[in-house]
Amino acid sequence: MNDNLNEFTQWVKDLNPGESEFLQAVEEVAEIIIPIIDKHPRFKNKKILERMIEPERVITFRVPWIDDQGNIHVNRGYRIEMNSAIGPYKGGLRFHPSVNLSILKFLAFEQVFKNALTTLPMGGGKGGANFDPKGKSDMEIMNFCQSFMTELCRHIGPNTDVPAGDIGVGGREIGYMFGQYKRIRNEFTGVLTGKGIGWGGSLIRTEATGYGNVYFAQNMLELKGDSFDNKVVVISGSGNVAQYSCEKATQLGAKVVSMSDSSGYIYDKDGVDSEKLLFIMNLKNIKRGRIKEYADHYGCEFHKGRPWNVNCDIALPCATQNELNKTEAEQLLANGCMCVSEGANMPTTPDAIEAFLNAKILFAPGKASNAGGVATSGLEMSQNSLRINWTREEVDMKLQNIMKNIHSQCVEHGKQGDYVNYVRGANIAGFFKVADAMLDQGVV
Ligand code: NDP
Ligand code: 2IT
Repeated sequence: MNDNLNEFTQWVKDLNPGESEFLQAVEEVAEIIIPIIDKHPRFKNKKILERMIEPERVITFRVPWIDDQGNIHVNRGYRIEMNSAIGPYKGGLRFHPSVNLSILKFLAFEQVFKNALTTLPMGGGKGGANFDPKGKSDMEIMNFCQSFMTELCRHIGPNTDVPAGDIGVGGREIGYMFGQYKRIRNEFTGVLTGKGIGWGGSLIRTEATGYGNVYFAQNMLELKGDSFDNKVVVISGSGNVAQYSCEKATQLGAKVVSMSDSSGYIYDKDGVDSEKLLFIMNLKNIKRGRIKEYADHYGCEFHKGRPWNVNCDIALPCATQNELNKTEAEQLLANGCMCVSEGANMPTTPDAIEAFLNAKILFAPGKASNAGGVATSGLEMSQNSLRINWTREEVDMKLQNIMKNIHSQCVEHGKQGDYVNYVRGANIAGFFKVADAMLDQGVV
């Protein structure tokens, strides 16, 4: 068994040199799935995992744009069309200077499993550019988004590939990209999700990833007869996912004492209440400032680095990949943390995951716990196709049911005695759905 795994991971490594994040995501899946393939004769000799790790298509392109001073810049744009076995490619676009092929392939690979778990008909994809939105004017952002979409628009469509937001891509960027798509293709369609409410967007999509993350953690806690009530919560990040994780956790009776950005974290022992969260939303979404300004404004502590040494019951990593390592996991455990639910994609390093699983605390992998965002994107696609709009309550109820369903799938496939290994559960449940669809459709 181990031989098979070693051989497989070595083969993936040789095939994709230097793609460390992609290899990390594949290794986690392979370790769990290779024994499953061996146990189920229908998957034998079908090269299912080998096919799953090879994107159906990788598109890279030049994105030239002009800044406010008239200087010309060139960035690299990407779209990874990973797997379309159960629906059109679906997944976000990331604009961040660190974006490269490895990061987007890991995100696209994770997305395939995540989208399968939502129960909605969506394949997996991811894209973006190594563009840094920090410090850019609205005009520069628009120029960039228009140039990016001028090329991307040939490759996507409402039944082909439906991008959305991710790090550095929110409502403003989706608006500029939608405008450019419509202008070039002369089509008003649901080609992107996360659209404005007045032009095809879904209520709750903005909130959905953070809310869904907390709903998932709530399901895990309930299974143990526990809840968010009176829990102390630490959140990394202060962007979209972090903000709405904070809002929902607070609504459920918890106290969020820390949030962060790439320069450091705030520690507010009184908790980030709804009024203070509005300050953060204004700071991050409109002024586009730094989280330190929160500490200056409210007179609380600000520290450089990551927030994992702050005492908490529940940790919600909501910033980026590999932002919680083994030492930090041990620190969280030593401080009594009993639940970690990933809002970000792959924020916890493999040895930190191992530490959480060994300690048998509640641990939710992002492909399960942050699936509420893409699930609500799926609901946006349905509303666009039907040309109707569901109410806030309707979408929120559907989101809660989807998160409950994902939780049940994880329990079904991840139960190990009286402990639920949600990593195992999520990977197996996602794999079955995609792999069986691939078997049905032949060697394509
Ligand atoms: P945003 O751009 O809104 O916010 C990102 C936050 O993370 C910011 O606070 C940012 O700080 C911080 N951050 C980003 N990169 C780094 C880094 N390298 N080191 C430290 N901090 C960093 O993104 P989202 O909230 O949308 O995304 C956050 C995570 O959630 C990502 O992993 C994304 O893939 C995942 N996700 C997002 C979904 C969505 O619907 N948006 C759905 C599912 C998952 P700073 O401002 O200083 O850069
Ligand atoms: O990682 C993710 O699931 C997202 N960035 C959201 C993707 C989507 O299509 O809504």
